[in-house]
Amino acid sequence: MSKVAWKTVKEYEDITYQKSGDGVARIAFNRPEVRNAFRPKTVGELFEAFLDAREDTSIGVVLLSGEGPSKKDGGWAFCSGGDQNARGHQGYVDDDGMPRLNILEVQRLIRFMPKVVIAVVPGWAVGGGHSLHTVCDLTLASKEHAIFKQTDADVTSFDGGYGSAYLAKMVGQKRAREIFFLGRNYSAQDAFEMGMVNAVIPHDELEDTAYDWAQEILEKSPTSIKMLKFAFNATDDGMVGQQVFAGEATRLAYMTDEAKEGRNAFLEKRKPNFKDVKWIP
Ligand code: S0N
Repeated sequence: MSKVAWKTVKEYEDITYQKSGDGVARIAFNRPEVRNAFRPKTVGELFEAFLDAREDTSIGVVLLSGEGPSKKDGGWAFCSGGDQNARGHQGYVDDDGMPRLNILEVQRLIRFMPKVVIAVVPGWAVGGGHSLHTVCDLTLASKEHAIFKQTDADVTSFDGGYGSAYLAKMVGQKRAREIFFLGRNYSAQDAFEMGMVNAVIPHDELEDTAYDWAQEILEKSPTSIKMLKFAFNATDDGMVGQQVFAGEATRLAYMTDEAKEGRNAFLEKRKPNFKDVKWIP
């Protein structure tokens, strides 16, 4: 039983979406019978929930988890990647018959949202599910049930972006290639020792611990956390990373008297007077 009185934000079919009321959002896959595999509907719901969490100024940390256990066999999962039943010749086929690859849009939302996203891994993190934990800012894993595994090369898919290249930055090239080329199972402890998990937590304490980590983060300066996240990202995100970081720097510049003078001068149709602004070294 969770110590948090989570409140449901909206009822979905494939995910649960809750808020704590004190700064934390919790989004969880809710298809435990297929190890929380995602189909296009799941991804659409995920995108909507993440967007809501991003826009909600009271939210500073988002937990991404998987509901469970499976009623069929008691198995736990974070996410087992793309639902192979929904996979057509050109992507994962939606109810409207359109083949989609939109999980990458969710990855980008996680990556670029100015809030901390914690992967809370209660069981299997496999394929596209492994990639999702990789792209999250932090990962907490169940000591007893978490298993990390990359099956992309078994089912002819390949996450050539954050799922692999960014993973290699995290665990090193040799380890990342091993994870993808051999597709072995790794325990929470293995994953911790490799550097892709922040902490291994007894299963019964996992969710509450994730909430506690979120509360610790929420005590920090939101501007610092946001700028640090974008600074960590920038070195791997090329011009887009620079753009995101610089956008936030522009926002900080807008808050200065200097910026007010620039705006006011334009609106008053006069030359700006920046003479009083100090060239601070
Ligand atoms: C997760 C595994 C290892 C669990 O094994 P376990 O515990 O033995 O359970 P099972 O009996 O195998 O599974 C229980 C039931 O769940 C079903 N199921 C499990 N995973 C899936 C799945 N991914 N899709 C559909 N069904 C799934 C099982 O069939 C079983 O059902 P029943 O009881 O009816 O038999 C093991 O299950 C496993 O290996 N699963 C498959 C993992 C996998 O290969 N996932 C896909 C990997 N690829 C991706 O995720 C695509 C990535 C991606 O999305 C992407 C990447 C880059 C660019 C674009 C994209 C994009 O497509 O958007």
